[in-house]
Amino acid sequence: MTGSTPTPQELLAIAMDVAREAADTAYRMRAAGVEVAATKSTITDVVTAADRAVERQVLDALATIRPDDSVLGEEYGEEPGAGAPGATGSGVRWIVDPIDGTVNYLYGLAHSAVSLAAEVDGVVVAGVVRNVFTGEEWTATLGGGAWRAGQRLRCSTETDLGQALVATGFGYDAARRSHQARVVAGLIAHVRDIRRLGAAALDLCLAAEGRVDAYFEKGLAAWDQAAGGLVASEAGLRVAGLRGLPAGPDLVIAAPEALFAPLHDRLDDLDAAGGP
Ligand code: LIP
Repeated sequence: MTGSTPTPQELLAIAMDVAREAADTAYRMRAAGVEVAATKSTITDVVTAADRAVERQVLDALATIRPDDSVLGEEYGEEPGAGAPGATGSGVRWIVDPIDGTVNYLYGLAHSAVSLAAEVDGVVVAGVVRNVFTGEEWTATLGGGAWRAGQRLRCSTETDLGQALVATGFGYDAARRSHQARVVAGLIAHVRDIRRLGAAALDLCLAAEGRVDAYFEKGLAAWDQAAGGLVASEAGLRVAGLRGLPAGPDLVIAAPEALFAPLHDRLDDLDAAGGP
């Protein structure tokens, strides 16, 4: 790579290679048997040895390929680039969730993924989400569209919220789950049905290709939504928060334009970004 900032396509090529090897490691470790290594925010917020091993593998690979880049990961946090302390580095930051859907992974439910995004000067420009179990892979570059299996992805064309299949998720804190359940209880009579699949990155990718019509969740970290969010927006979904805010920890809503406002307004009325 030259000194100049790589193109989104060049960053995507790196992300795909690194994510594929990471997913292979996660798959092999699952087959060998995994168990809870530790818990984090609550007793149900688990981490396995595979989460750590896969993230370490991604960090090592990126440090070899692009030593000056920084990395933000779910398990090891912010890792600065190799540049001199305080140096601005390359302007590229990678955002990695080594196993999104860790509880699914622990239980052997085939809905977990390696999620890896590249950010340039604070803007996500490339992302890949690879299902550890099925090998399905979603990719996107900013302005370059969203893709799976060589097909350009287009989101749902549903215009009636009452006909919409909506995916969502719940946090690890019991009080938050109770609040989120009240939101779902208030929404469920106004949509076709709800799906709780258990991995935000994959849920956003399923919404990107219309396998669900829309998705929302409170409490997501950057690593849960960076790559999947780009896939979703490049497939035509509006990805945002409430009342003009960007998608973030308070709330992520991903919906086709026609569904965004009605879903947004219902979620706003139900205080979906509120609670614990
Ligand atoms: C998970 C998210 C999911 C959410 C879970 C958890 P993790 O991430 O992908 O959408 O509902 O509570 O946050 O912990 O498996 O990386």
